[in-house]
Amino acid sequence: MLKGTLAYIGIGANLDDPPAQCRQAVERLSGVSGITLERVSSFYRTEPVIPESAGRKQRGELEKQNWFVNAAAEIRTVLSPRDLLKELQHIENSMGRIRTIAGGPRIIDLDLLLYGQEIYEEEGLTVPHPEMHRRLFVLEPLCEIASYLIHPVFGVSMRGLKDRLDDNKTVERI
Ligand code: PH2
Ligand code: MG
Ligand code: MG
Repeated sequence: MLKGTLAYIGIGANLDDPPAQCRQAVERLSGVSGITLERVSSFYRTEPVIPESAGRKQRGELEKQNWFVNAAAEIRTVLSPRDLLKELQHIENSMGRIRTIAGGPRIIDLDLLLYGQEIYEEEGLTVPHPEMHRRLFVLEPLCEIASYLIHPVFGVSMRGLKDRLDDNKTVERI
């Protein structure tokens, strides 16, 4: 058996030059010791999704933000989920990510979507990503590289989740 766990990373950006930043993030990810890049999806141009937690005033601001570029990557890693998360945050910070409001514009966003079939609900670490099954901008790229993957909480494949999804936001392959 190959060593390590297959994990899936959601990639997103909507400031400056989103495709270049997504490429840069993939490059940095592949350079981390303990991570092997296995697959990367196409890039997608996606309409912004506004988190349900956003207040009315914030919502107005968030609706005006640029469309995103989103993608998904499959990696094999010997890092623990915590250490993997730290590496993702390190890449975000080193690329100049500044945290403003939740769901707001960003230079780069790297989300840990799935880590093998494991389930974690800890402070700052929720895996599978709690919103992934509701978002076409996550499921569309993920289905391109691993449609057969089973969501460990729902026991449904990525393809199954996507087919059941009621997200009418535009997601188009670039
Ligand atoms: N990320 C968000 C909120 N909304 N919308 C799109 N289209 N793509 C994203 O990556 C995205 C979003 C918070 O992480
Ligand atoms: Mg995100
Ligand atoms: Mg994030």
